[in-house]
Amino acid sequence: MPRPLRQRGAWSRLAEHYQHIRGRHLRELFADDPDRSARFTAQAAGIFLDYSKNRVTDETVQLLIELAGESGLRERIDAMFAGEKINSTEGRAVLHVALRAPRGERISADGIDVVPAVHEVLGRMAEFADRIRSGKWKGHTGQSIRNVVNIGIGGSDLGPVMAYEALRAYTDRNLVFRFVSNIDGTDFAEATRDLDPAETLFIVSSKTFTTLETMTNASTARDWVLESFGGDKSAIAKHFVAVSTNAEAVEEFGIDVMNMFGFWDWVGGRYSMDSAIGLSTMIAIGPEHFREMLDGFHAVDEHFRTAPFEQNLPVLLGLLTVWYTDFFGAQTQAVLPYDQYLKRFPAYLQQLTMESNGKHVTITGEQVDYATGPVYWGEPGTNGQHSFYQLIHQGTVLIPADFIGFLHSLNPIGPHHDLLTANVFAQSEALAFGKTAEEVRAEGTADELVAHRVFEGNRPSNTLLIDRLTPFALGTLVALYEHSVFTQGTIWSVNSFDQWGVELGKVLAKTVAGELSSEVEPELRHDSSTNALIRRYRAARR
Ligand code: G6Q
Repeated sequence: MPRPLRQRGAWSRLAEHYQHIRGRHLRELFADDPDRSARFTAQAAGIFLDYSKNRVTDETVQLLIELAGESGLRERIDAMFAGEKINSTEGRAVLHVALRAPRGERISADGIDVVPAVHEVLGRMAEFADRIRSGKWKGHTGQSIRNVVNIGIGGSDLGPVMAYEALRAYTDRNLVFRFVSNIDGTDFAEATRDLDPAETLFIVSSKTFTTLETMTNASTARDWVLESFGGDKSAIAKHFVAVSTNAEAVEEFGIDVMNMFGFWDWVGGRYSMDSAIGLSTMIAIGPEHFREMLDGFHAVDEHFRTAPFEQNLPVLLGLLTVWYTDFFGAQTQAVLPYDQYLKRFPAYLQQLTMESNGKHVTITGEQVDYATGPVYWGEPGTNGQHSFYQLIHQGTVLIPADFIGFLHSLNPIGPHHDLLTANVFAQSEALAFGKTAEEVRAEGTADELVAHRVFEGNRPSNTLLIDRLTPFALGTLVALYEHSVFTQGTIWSVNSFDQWGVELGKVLAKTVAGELSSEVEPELRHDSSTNALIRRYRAARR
């Protein structure tokens, strides 16, 4: 076990070093070090990272790497890949890396090599996906499937939606994909209003098969299908499949377990998009492209596992986040993909990062005395530039940003891509170097406006450049952030793999739901505010 964070030698050295760095401007750091932009770069698995526009020197990076060493990062990476139960509060191994291990590789949980089982499920998924895509799978009335609706929430929704949007260019455009997650009936109603049940397949995606939102939406979907087929229950087998670890509940719902795709308790919800939870993705892009996506994940897994920390992309990104969170007091991290297909990527990352590292106690249960996981947020460029970038440029809080750009567009139309990419480079340049009062004056700005038009600069950012948004590239990008989260969680000594905060929500709403719908006036035992809100709602609905 590493020492508590504040007692690690590198932490104290970083705290002291921060006092020298905090007053230094990126303008100076670049002027004093002409080699900087070449040195502060790293690349792997097709991702090029320029981290030179960060408020760091060689010494900072060295100290952060020492901190990683003292925090036991190497040992913890090895423990994860060895299938040790590093998710100690749930007594589970953490093996999403096994989901993308090539056939023949060995990764064990409880002494059993899990890779063959992973490939067995992938094989069944591929066979099923091909039957849907080729039109061979027929619905109750003999029609082929044209609409696929994934019902799931959280980890059983965000990955599938994000991947579908990100890889839309690779999807079968004859198929319609919808995603229902919210318990708000509007979500289901709008997703299905123009669909024909005879051509619609529902994938009920739920690791536990008990989640209130998903089970409610699934049973609404079952009613919707049954109503259209005069209540004939034999229709269920043709229009529903399940992705779950809970065979009993799947069967009880009425789905044939032959039509169930399993995964394992060592796959956390937010790490599950390349398990059977990715079934909708595989149907959309086809098994070959899905395989390429897994290869992308695997390439970064191998890089993370073997590359020295100095060149290790996820380690560097994770350490920079720790640097800003704990020493500069940054509370948020912006992720700004300059690709419209990545419009759901920030939302996906919010769950990955914030559910993983939004923790206030260490893995052994002590209250932390330092900041942990920052708020991740973002929007695709250039849209954000016309709204919230103002605050990043001229506001009073420090927001480190990740710019994600591509060398080639999947839709190369006229000048669009050069203009898009020009914005990536111009924004990070402006954030880093700003514009001084002298420069503003030299532009002929009236004296009273000079202060308003000054950009302090010294706003840090990373630039990630990737060739083009392929399935492989998407895999690399997601794995990059997964392992960055792992790195951060290791430094902070938190368990990045449990989510008790989510569990609480699952339990709480059940009590209130009973009270809202109860025929007899319920005896309310909440606080006075909650009691009054419940009474007001009941009164309005009487
Ligand atoms: C993810 C979380 C959470 C989970 C959902 C759905 O890491 O545990 O977002 O994925 O609550 O859970 P089920 O898949 O069990 O329905």
